[in-house]
Amino acid sequence: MNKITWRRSKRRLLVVSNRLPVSIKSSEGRREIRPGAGGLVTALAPIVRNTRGVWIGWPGCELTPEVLELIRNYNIEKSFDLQAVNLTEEEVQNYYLGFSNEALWPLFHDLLGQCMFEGVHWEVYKNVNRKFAEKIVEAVQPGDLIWIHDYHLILVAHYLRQMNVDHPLAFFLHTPFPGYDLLRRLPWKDRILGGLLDFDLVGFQTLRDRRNFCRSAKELMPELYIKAFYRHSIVRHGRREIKVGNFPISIDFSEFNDGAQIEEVEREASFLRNKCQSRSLMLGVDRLDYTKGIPERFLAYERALEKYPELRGNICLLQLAVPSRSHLSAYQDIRETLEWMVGRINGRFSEFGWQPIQYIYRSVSRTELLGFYRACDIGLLTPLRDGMNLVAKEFCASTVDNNGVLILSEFAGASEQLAKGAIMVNPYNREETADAIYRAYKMELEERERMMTVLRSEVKRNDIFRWVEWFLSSFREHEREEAASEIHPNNSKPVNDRVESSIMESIKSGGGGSYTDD
Ligand code: GDG
Repeated sequence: MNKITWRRSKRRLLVVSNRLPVSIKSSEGRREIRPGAGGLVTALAPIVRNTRGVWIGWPGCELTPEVLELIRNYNIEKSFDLQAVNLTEEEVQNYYLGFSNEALWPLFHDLLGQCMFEGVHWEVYKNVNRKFAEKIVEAVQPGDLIWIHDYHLILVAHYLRQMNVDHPLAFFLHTPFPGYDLLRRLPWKDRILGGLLDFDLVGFQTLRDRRNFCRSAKELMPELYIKAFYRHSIVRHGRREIKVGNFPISIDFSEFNDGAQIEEVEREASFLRNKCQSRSLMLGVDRLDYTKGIPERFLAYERALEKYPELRGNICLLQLAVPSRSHLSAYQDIRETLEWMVGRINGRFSEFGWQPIQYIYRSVSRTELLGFYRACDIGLLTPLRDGMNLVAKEFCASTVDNNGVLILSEFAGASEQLAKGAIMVNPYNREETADAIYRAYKMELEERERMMTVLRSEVKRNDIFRWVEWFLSSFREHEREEAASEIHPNNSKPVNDRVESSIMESIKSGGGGSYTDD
């Protein structure tokens, strides 16, 4: 169901992301194309379709005539316009696995020790970003809004500007943005920061990310004039003004809330509860990624079993680790570490009929996933750093009886919104996380219900549809302001005045407060 009415205009939306919103898989020797899952696709696909827009991305496999044909048929069948960017094997190695996932990904998650900075990766990253820009130039029409997603495509605006595209360009970063002390280690930091400043609107997940970006920009380019409003900052770069905001991404609340109540899911949940035979079931769901803090989680759980013997036989951790980026050695290493840890902890504590960890290394269907959410009464999500962490929100939306506790890392973007109803932990603090597990286990129903109600109403109020509408209206608002100052350059208010009035507006509307980046 399309819950967003893109009311204000009929302008086409061009969405650009590394991957197309479909998955192409081989089954019995034949390739199949299926719509992608996930909140972002659910929220954006109808807008792209209804505005007769385009979604540009890499199909995730070689663009053979067979794959092209699949995409063509999919477009006809679904009245969609997917346009595929072809990447060679070498481009996948250097741009995707190399620069995106061995340099930017760990750097943006504060994990400098995992970073590999290779000149050849950078060269290919630039070339692929140019390739995406060329594809956009082929597809774009006058008046289109262009929205580019994530760390793989930071330089696209730079190349579009070189190609004389003067359309409004927006960017959203799904990962965190690091502080300047970390960013400055990147040999190409000024190109990455400059690339972001070629957009008109840059969106981050949290206020912290927005501040990190503004402070880094100011450190690298002291000539920039940056002013912070309550809801966004304005960076004046030469004659241009770039709007920088924080827009915490979310999920389709109803999909999880309603889905969790269907019979098949209830059956799945009872099956799991019967299998695990524990009073309390605790859940971890993550892509298998070193940023998700899974080893730290296992060690904290082990400590809890050691410190609180009452937990033994009464609690079980169900850990779903979804295979991801398995061509990279860091991901192979973490997989081995986890398998070894599960064996050790289970060997140490298991009793006949009870095992402390159930570890599953594969992806599951949406129904099974909902079954996990329904069956478990504790969500244990301990990323070392995470842009948002949608699993935390999905767990809350699926806990329809309010009988659940969320233990959440303070380094997940979601903590900015969910701290009030969750038990917050520092995943590096094993003792604190172990105590949090015990506290969640012992928590009375009344307190569980009170905290879960807070969490669920937050996720319900700020769902993915609100996020899209908020981002796009912020984009259009900025465009209008820019156009107004171009038409009446002498009338354009100095930035300072606008700071004042914007703060006043946010105070009047109940926003309150402001901060400055400089
Ligand atoms: C990036 C940022 C940010 C997981 N396993 C299965 C499955 N999933 C789905 C979950 C959830 C999604 O994958 C994971 O989202 P996260 O937000 O937790 O993490 P990342 O994949 O790292 O996403 C992150 C996000 O972008 C959005 O901006 O929040 O910080 O790193 O939706 O449900 N779905 C199914 N089977 C599985 O086995 N069906």
